[in-house]
Amino acid sequence: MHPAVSTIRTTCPYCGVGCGVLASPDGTGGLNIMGDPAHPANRGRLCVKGSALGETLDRQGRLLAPRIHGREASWDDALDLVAARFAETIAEHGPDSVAFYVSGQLLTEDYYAANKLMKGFIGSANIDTNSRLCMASSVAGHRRAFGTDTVPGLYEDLEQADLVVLTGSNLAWCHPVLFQRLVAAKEARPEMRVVVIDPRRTATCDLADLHLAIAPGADAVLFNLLLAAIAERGAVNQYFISNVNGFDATIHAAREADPAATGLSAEDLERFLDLWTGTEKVVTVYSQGINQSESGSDKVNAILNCHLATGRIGRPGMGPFSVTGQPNAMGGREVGGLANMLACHLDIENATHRSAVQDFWAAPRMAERPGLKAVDMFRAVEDGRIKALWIMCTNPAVSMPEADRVARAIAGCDFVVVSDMVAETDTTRLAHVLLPATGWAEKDGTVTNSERRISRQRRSMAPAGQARDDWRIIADVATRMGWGEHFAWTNPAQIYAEHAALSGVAGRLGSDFDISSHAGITRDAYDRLEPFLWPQSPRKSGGRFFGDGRFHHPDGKARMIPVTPRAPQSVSAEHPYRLNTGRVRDHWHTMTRTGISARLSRHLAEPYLEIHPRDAEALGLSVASLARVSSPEGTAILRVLVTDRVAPGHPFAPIHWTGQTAPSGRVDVLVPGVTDPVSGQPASKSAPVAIAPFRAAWYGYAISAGPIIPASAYWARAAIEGGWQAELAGEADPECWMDHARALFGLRDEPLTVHDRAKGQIRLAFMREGRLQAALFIAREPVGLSRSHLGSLLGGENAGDALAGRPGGDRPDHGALVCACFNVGVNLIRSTIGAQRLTTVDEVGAALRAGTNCGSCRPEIKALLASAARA
Ligand SMILES: Nc1nc2c(c(=O)[nH]1)N[C@H]1C(S)=C(S)[C@@H](COP(=O)(O)OP(=O)(O)OC[C@H]3O[C@@H](n4cnc5c(=O)[nH]c(N)nc54)[C@H](O)[C@@H]3O)O[C@H]1N2
Ligand SMILES: Nc1nc2c(c(=O)[nH]1)N[C@H]1C(S)=C(S)[C@@H](COP(=O)(O)OP(=O)(O)OC[C@H]3O[C@@H](n4cnc5c(=O)[nH]c(N)nc54)[C@H](O)[C@@H]3O)O[C@H]1N2
Ligand code: SF4
Ligand SMILES: [Mo]
Repeated sequence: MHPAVSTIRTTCPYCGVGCGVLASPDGTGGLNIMGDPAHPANRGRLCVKGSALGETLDRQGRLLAPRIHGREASWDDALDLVAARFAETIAEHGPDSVAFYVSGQLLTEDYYAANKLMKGFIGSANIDTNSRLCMASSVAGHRRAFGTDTVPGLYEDLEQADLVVLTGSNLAWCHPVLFQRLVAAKEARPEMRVVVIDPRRTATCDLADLHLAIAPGADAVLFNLLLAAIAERGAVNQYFISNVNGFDATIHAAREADPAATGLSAEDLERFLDLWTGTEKVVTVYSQGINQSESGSDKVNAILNCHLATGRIGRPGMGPFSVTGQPNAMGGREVGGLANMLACHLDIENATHRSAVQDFWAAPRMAERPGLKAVDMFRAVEDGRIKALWIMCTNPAVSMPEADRVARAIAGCDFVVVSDMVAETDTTRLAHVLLPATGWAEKDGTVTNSERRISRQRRSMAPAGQARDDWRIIADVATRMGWGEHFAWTNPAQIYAEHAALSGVAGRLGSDFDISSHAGITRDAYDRLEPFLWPQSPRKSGGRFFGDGRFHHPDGKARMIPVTPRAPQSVSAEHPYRLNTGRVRDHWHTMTRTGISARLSRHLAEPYLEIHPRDAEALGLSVASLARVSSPEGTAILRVLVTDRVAPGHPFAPIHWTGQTAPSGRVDVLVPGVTDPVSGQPASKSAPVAIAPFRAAWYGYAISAGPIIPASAYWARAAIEGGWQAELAGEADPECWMDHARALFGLRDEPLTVHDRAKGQIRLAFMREGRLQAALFIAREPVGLSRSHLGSLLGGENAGDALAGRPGGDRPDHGALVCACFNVGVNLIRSTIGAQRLTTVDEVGAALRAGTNCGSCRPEIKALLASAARA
């Protein structure tokens, strides 16, 4: 297929792989989406979330106009109010009485504007970002080791390596296109080895030659053991370490490591040490299983130490590789969006750096010390030190640890502004002023992916309603605060050019981030900008860092950091389980966008708890029942998924559900605000919790063509084709099921009802003009009906089918969705594997098309093949 003439080349707004996207108008107001074959990150591939972008553009639910105290207002009134309240607060209580909490999903231009306003004009560094929850430990680790926050390598290093180690990374689900590149590389060179280190057996493990189910939190022990082995087995690169400080002390600390603490067998451990020490071309990829820990920075440095000792860094096929989560996590770090950073990778605690930036900005009042990091920032909101707060492009009432406490803190703040593209989120609910931001297809600017590649996001649709770009909103407020001439941009190209010019100043001060070749960029050239790797300066353009042994510390050397491993917060008799949290394949964070797509909601439509069979038995938790999970911070109710993918004592729950989709499924209400003392990053992967059965008096399942408004103790709502579904449960029966159902669906009609008193089952169906409008199924046990079949009855004429609740003979139940691209369910794959005696993923693809597009589901198909082979 050839892209249409009107096709826009842009970039996916989800993960840090940063895939190029071709968007072309579909003629009905939407967009057709394809992978951009010319983009170096993905060469035409997209994962299922990227492919489904066209399904998430619906304007329903968008915030279309500013609101003040819930009432629609003009832009002028809203901006005047924001500027006045911030100015008054600063005048009365000083610059540190206000704060911005921003996001790695802002574009670089937006981010630059926010950082400039706070650090140079308001004169405080109280700007922090959700990257604190995400990349802060990597940033701290990089800065300690290299002197700057530099990702040394490139994606192609994963393809060129002979050994790829993935630790704390579920790459198959979280960076699917990069994972597919790795899969292809391993297929082409089967001698390549892949090791996955994760307490959980994830989809990523299907590619692994070796899966190390490490004891939670023990990565620093493992990498210390590796460093000691590197020293003992003569794998140290003597030439390279003449450029590295701290070698002896670091080796000394590493030799203390106790293999037993890893929880790994001596054999597995030995195999890992052999592979790593014996392979020159090794890449160690790491992500949130490393970063989100109370000793995340030390874990990062334990990994970097091994690459520094061996000199395996910054050369083809070698290096540590921190994969970034958000589309512009890197851009945010470049502009200095973290409270302890300055623009262009400069250091806020360095007076020379501060005055250089101040001069460049002609800034009246530079921040002189680091500001509050996310967890501390919300504590300062709670105790009234922060009196005015502006949240942009993030949903902290859901995603912060101690989420209930954070929500209460925001609710109690004197003045809260939220910029979002969506009207109803758990955070927008708490705002005094709501500012409508343009969404992905409407925005124009740049993002930087995990390998330092800067790509354009280009506008392909008109803004929804009165939505405005984030940079413009920030500049409008800055102007009203009296700094108009410094924020007088009329388009993002001007901001980009300013940032590039500032990076030249930074480069001369020794910063790695220098794109000063673009300082004079014209709007035209900006619009035509091809994806490129930074730096781009007269001194260096693109490529890798550190292969030459030159680093950014004042003496030009790297530092190895001695690491004494610390165990995660210990569990107790009251909270004996350690809860791990993370992501699912088809949803993005708090689901404000992916939740709109029925296709993306079919893979996993409900919050759940993966728990080991032994724990489930001990707790009396049966399959598909509900569990009440509690910590000192809060309580959640989650669907029980019994599986030996997780280890006993270490259950897992995904992070995506919210007050809009499943209020009792918000896992961050359980996570304590425990942070890494170096990076301030919360330990989101190890909350001590207690688990008990949720004693449901009834379970329910509902479908409706219209909205569903549940009120029961447990509910989880998801989009389905042509409407909505909800899983429900309650602790006591309502007085009248008919009234309950009417309230649930907002309908007044008389439903058709089947009541099986012996079984305790009740079924109610609402018909409108002969077609099924809504139905509710109640049982004393978890409702064991085919969801996909019932969903397919909506709008149909056969109420009897619905009330019978079983698939018609002509419509077999395809089961839970595996391949979201071609709509292939688990039952169909299982039966086809059996009937056609299929043995490979490609054969399944040939038979059903499953797995042949984005490839995200190939690990699951492989698992189904394996279980069929075992049966
Ligand atoms: N589908 C999807 N993709 C996404 C996102 C999304 O929301 N949905 N979000 C994006 C963002 S912002 C981010 S930051 C990335 C995150 O990408 P990842 O970090 O890959 O994802 P997570 O699921 O958070 O966690 C990764 C793994 O760490 C493991 N882990 C937990 N504790 C430990 C430990 O002590 N040691 C080790 N070695 N592993 C441990 C978990 O079991 C989990 O499998 O994903 C990005 N991509
Ligand atoms: N327990 C636990 N907690 C975690 C994690 C974990 O692994 N475990 N992971 C953490 C990590 S790594 C991350 S990155 C965070 C993510 O957490 P959040 O950042 O809170 O999650 P999102 O849903 O991505 O929130 C983005 C918000 O911005 C809005 N938005 C989208 N585009 C735009 C735009 O262009 N402009 C504006 N103004 N708004 C926009 C969306 O509608 C949405 O409300 O969660 C963190 N929390
Ligand atoms: S891997 Fe998927 S989510 Fe990530 S950038 Fe590419 S298409 Fe988007
Ligand atoms: Mo993230």
